[in-house]
Amino acid sequence: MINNRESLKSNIEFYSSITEKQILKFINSLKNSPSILLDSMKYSVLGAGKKLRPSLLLGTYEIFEKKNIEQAVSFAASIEMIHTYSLIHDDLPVMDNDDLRRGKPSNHKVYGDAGAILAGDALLNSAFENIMNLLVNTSNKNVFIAAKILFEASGANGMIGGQILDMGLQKNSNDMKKMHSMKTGALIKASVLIGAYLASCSEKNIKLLEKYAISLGIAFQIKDDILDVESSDKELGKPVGSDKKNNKITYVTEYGLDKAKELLDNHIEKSIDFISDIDRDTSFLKDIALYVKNRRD
Ligand code: GRG
Repeated sequence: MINNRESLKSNIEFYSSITEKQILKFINSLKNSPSILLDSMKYSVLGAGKKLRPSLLLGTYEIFEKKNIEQAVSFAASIEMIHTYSLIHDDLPVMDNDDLRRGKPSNHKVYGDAGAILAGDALLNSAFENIMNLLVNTSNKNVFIAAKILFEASGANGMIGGQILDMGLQKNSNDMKKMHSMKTGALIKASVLIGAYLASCSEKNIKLLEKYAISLGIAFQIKDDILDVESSDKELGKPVGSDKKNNKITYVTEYGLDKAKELLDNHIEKSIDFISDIDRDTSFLKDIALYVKNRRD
């Protein structure tokens, strides 16, 4: 890793910082927008959040390419804006109705329901505009492929499709797995694949990375379900017990806490195994997998 970034923490801090700078630069470029909208967008997207998706994207990129990280940073900023819009909308009274997010009042508790809906919409559009700024200046096919991956993963076939399944349409564990692979898994997989395509990674390595990301996405969700019953509002930065309140089918309700923990371990191990066959230093992605397993928020 470059810039003396030896620990996982220092890498995540570095990736968070360059991603947030790009987001702020983009939001500040929206000169015609009412400041209340920009404030609402900044309130949710800056200064908090684990920045897992930008870290996966940029960490994957740097495994294969050390130069020209700027394009990858734009994608990291866009994926974080999309992720944040989804959290703002998910917290609304008509969805999960949660008052706490990233350790502070949810967006709608500060800006009202309409303000939160519009801040989410504006973050989604900003993500697209930010990528369009790259596309108009490149003929590199991999940048177009990366854009397609991002837009598909966040759309009806990915995160939004998963969210509607989560609104009372899941009846059993198969429905639950499909819902999670779309709602949570799609953006996690997209983060890794975008980093890989932008770094012109080989097809063989892309396949291994894809398998890593699918297992990691499942593990991330299992851990989320475990934290929802085992953590506290303070530690988690969002309300625990939200799944129970909303009568959600989760890995914990389906399998029980012990089995859910066993499944978490299995998926983390699997994810690490897949990338062991890559002929590069993949320690960052291995460390991220262990971080997902042990995270407290
Ligand atoms: C509203 C279209 C739309 C989609 C919402 C992601 C999502 C879809 C809803 C969030 C609900 C939820 C708790 C999902 C479980 C997994 C998840 C995505 C948790 C939040 O991601 P983190 O932990 O959040 O990476 P931070 O705040 O650290 O970025």
